[in-house]
Amino acid sequence: MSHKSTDYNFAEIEPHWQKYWDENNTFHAPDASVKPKYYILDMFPYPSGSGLHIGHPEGYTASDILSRYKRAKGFNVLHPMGWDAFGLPAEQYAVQTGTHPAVTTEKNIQTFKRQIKQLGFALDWQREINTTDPKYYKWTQWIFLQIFKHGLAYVSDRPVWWCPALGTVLANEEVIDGKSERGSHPVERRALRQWVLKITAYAEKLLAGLDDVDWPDSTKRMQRAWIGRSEGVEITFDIDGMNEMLTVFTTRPDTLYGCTYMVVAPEHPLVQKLTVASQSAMVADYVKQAATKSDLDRTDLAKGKSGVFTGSYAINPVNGKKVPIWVADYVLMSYGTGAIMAVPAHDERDFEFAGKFGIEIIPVIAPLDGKEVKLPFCVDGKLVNSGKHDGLSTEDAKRAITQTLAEQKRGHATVNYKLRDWLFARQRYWGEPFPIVWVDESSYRQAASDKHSPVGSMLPPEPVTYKSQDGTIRYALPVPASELPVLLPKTDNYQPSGTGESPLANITEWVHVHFNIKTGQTVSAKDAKPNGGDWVAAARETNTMPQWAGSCWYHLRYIDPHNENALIDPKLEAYWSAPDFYIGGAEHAVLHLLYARFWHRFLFDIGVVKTAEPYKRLFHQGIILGEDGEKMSKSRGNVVNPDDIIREYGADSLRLYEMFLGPLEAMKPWSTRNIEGVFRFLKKSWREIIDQDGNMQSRISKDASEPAELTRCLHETIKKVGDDIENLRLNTAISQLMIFVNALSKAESVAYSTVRAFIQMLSCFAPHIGEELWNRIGEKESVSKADWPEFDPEKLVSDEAKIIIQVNGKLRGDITMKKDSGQATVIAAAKEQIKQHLDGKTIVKEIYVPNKIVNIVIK
Ligand code: ANZ
Repeated sequence: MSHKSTDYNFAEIEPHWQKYWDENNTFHAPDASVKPKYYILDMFPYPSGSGLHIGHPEGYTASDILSRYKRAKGFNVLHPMGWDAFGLPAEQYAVQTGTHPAVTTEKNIQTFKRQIKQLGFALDWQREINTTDPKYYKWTQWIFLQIFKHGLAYVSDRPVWWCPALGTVLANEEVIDGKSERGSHPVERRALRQWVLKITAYAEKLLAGLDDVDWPDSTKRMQRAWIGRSEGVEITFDIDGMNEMLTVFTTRPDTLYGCTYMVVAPEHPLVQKLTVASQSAMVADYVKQAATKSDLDRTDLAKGKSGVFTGSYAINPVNGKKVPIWVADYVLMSYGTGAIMAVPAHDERDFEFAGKFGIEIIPVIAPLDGKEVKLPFCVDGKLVNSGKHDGLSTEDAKRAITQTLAEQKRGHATVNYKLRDWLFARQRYWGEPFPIVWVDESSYRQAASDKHSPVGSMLPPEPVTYKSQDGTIRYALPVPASELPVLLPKTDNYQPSGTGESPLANITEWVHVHFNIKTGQTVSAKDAKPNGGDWVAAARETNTMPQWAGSCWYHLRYIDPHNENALIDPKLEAYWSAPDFYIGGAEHAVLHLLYARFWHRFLFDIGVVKTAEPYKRLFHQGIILGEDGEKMSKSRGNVVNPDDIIREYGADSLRLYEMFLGPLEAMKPWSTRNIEGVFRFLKKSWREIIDQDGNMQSRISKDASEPAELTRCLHETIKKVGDDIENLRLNTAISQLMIFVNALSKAESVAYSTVRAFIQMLSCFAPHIGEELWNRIGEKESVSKADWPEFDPEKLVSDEAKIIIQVNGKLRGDITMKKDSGQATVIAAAKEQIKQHLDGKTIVKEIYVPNKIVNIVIK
């Protein structure tokens, strides 16, 4: 062997074993196996230009340890890696430099891959995926096509951030305090044509599914809050002197008698009608201003309330009272009915608003304990000032008032969700093109007339249409599966189109096509129209899909990454799906997980997958902070680069250190100084096993009899490390390995099997040194092929006892003896141990509690 340092030389060992694993495909997960499967999934990285940061190896090391352990426990482990590679930075870089995003992305992937390989993860690289690869996004498009066919996609104008100076739409993260991040130009809300997915149709399923998964409670809570199921009542108010009605949504019908004003959202369709002439200039002005604010700004409790009176009044159905109708932006058009009955005595926002505008406040709920009411009083109580309903509890009053309203045909119980339909379009270049073309009505009818053609069979129950500014209505037709992928066209112009459309709109020879309404084939419009009556004029969809799309289903593609004929082979899906363990940052606790659950559930409903939920067990690793305890960031200059640590200490030390920092789920600061500790531990582990010539120490041998204490420690270690890995308590597992090495250092002779078992455990955490030691003690195959050592429960119990020695009941020392040694032997040894306390004294009595205490009574 060429590499044969005598000392622990990570710089020599690590590349050697990485090459070995690569060349031998050591961690390939075969599809055909009699073993049970175990599928471990990492949230795949976005390959950014700055390379791997120190947070990546935290989750990846944890999942790697679990994967190595599960493999040793007899599972066929699937642990893959890939790239979530569409996204904004590559496009911005392209705009600035003209470098194609595919080039930048490829380069970044190479960097990430090199860095990840340097960390020695047991990954199956034959299953590598890349969301920007047409072979991958063909299937992203295919899923969209199914969603389209099932009537779960539609097109509508939705507000986005628009920057007039840059002539482009901006993503939320490109807008900072109402200015563009680039150039600091003012931005405004502008409605643009968008694709929207009906995730709201899945609200109940997405809620129910949370009951069946093993996820952190906080994450489940956040998902539930995001879906925001809310039970309430819709109540209809007449409008004084007008033949109009206003319907509100409320969760507190019990407070109806306390309603002293109403609010409609600035976008409410009745705003104009409700506004009297004398108020119209003010209202129009207010509506215009509200249009520049985001929903988040408008509903921020900390921001002051604003509004204007319309001049109209509504009539409270329970008591006939006239209440003024206001326009205010704290009411959103997108929730409930876009209008509320305001009850300032019992709602915080209404209380603040009424105070500011001098509106009447009538308490109608009193505390149950009879204490004086302090307003706003926002919890349950009993009704006052509420006519015949006085005295009822909140709960009973909700029921009674809802019933009264229902009898008058003035109200009915209903459920609302905070969840909005998913805005599934970006006006960007670097994303998946939609498999959609736009045609006129007669072309659509022609396509719809043949339900069996590739195009006709993929039409939704109702046509998806869009009415443009000039009044023409366009119809969306699918590009069918046989014509996928719709390739992202090459271009040299990544500049935004200036109209709010994506740069794809600039590529006219791609956009305008002859489209075959049966087969879905396309020919550029600049070429001659092919013969036959099935060819129509069409324009391609120029929006692209958001970055979420590729990460919504990647857990499925790893299972069957090279399948060109199907998203996934049902047999492979049945064996591998779904991931048993999923690890990634808590920043994905809401959106990514919700979107991926939605798509997976949809694929379940249409029979593509057999599990309703994609991720059975979920774990969030904690954020690693900078040495200063602050979030690592370039501007703070507290960023630690994994490459530097690997160069100085090796990947094994980096891995061990990140796991030893503290509980995996905890947020914890980095400390370069402390990395020395785990580095010393690895050097010590090496020295305890390898002699000065670089061979296994002579005190280790197959027939050596080792101290019972060492055997016991080994069995304890096997048990604890196994339990800890199962529960992701990786820091305490490492502590136990350290305890073991201390015990090892005290033993003069050591059984080969003991050292072998230790190396195996160590190799889960520090795989390079693990393989090297394994090799040097004479094992032939990779350590990753060996079965996990068994512990013997009987060996966990020591055959020695620590006996406490007392003199006249006072603790004077202790002694360790073989269990169940005779009384005389123990007492004699104990007396010898503490003889200075007995000198010159008369022993009156000697008491022995077997294996526990010797008490000597003296005079
Ligand atoms: C009267 C009332 C009295 C209300 C009271 C609350 C307390 P959740 O739980 O979020 O569903 N609301 C309804 N639609 C709204 C909209 N589009 N924009 C802003 N606020 C809206 O909350 C429902 C409550 O939020 C509703 O019940 C309504 O105010 C308000 F003591 O109606 B409530």
